[in-house]
Amino acid sequence: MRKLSIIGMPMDLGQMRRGVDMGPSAMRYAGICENLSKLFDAIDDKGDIAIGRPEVMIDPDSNLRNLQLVAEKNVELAKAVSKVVEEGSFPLVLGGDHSIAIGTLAGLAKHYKKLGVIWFDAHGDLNTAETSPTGNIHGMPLAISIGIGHELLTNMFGYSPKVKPEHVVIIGARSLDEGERLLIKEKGIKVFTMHELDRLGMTKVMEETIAYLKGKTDGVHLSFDLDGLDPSDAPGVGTPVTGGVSYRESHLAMEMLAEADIITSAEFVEVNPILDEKNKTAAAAVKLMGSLFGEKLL
Ligand code: B3U
Ligand code: MN
Ligand code: MN
Repeated sequence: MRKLSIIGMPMDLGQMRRGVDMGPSAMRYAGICENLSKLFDAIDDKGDIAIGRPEVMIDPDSNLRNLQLVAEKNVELAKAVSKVVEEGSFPLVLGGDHSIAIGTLAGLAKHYKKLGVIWFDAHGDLNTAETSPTGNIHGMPLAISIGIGHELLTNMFGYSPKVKPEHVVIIGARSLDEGERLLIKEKGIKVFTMHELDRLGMTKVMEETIAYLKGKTDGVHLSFDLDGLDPSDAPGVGTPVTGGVSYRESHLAMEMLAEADIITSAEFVEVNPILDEKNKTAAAAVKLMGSLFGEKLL
């Protein structure tokens, strides 16, 4: 029996633009359950994790915005994700800003000792408090998950890292900070920037990604930041970067993942309906989920 469990994570504390907390509602409104119902035997929407709305705060000791609450709420998410895996269901997390990947990956890491991660994003999300230009935790979750960053975040459940750098593939990068570039080199992280996407094409990039992760991982999580798409296809994101992956290329990527049958969990993040055009970005996310889960025209 193929079962999907949806967890909404309306977190906007990992950055400064309000509205991304409405991402889960926007994606549900765009018809997740209706669109995916043919692809699963059962869909269980677990609702949203309650976040609360305190004042935006920078931790004076660490240069991390909303550190305590981001950490606390990610523990809750991790537990919810872990429970879904225990139930034998596919976890689909709806963001929220990308800081929620800290919790998603922590929850998954309990079950997958060699977890692979495909990080679809315009950014590297490999900053630390020292290298971050903003103090926004949504620019740090990948660094945290490979064990680099504030202890409160890296050491969730008493161990670190959750993911090995050699099990990570970043796709769609076109905005990297200096510290992120250094970390990519130092850790040897596999990155397909827009340059490689243009030179090789999405087909080759996905073939290489799948070959790279298959065999050495025991599960693969797709962390899909909608700002990886070109802003003309996904305008409803907090930090759009021009020259991104097209709607068509991104669908091809999802279809190839469906064919390869390697994805064991997913999250779609950074949908901000306040900045969107008639829910276009949320609708794109829902269509991409369809392709990821095996929807075919014929
Ligand atoms: N690298 C910048 C900008 C950024 C990262 N992720 C998003 N924006 N969405 C930072 O703040 O770390
Ligand atoms: Mn991101
Ligand atoms: Mn991004």
